[in-house]
Amino acid sequence: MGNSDTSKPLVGVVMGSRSDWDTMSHAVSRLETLGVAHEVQVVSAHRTPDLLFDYAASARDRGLRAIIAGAGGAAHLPGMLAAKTPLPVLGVPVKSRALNGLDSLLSIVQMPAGIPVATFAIGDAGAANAALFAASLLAADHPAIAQALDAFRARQTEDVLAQPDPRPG
Ligand code: RP5
Repeated sequence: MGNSDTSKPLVGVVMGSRSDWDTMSHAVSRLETLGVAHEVQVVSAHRTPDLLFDYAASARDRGLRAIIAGAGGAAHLPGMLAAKTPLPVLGVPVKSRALNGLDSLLSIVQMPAGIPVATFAIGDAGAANAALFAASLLAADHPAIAQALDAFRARQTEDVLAQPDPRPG
């Protein structure tokens, strides 16, 4: 399991395939920027179903507080994780080649009542926002994360205000 931080991971970032990494790296880089301890792993609902069950069933006891799950196509991963863990599951629809991620979005967002999955935008923006949302969930109990999140938002605002004229040159 790939830990990118020496402290105990609070957020698990999982994805259905190595091919999802380009998208999910946007979640991981935001977590890194905000100093959120996390782990990263490929867990496939279709190819490694037993691993999926073990990962979800042990997640809370291992100290995770949220799981960001990215998948494309018939994207069962976030919903199946949510079925096996009480932790918040943040679903990221990966942009599929055949249907541009609309299939992924609908697969993740249309959970029947009873097992929620928070669903984000298709692709890179969704992955980035899932990480920011996970940081928001953790902020109340982790002052350093709250501070990093505030600083990130302030920087983002300053960036816009510093250059309000959109014309090049
Ligand atoms: C899903 O199938 C994965 O999340 C990925 O987005 C998609 C395609 O996977 P590969 O065939 O590229 O491994 O399970």
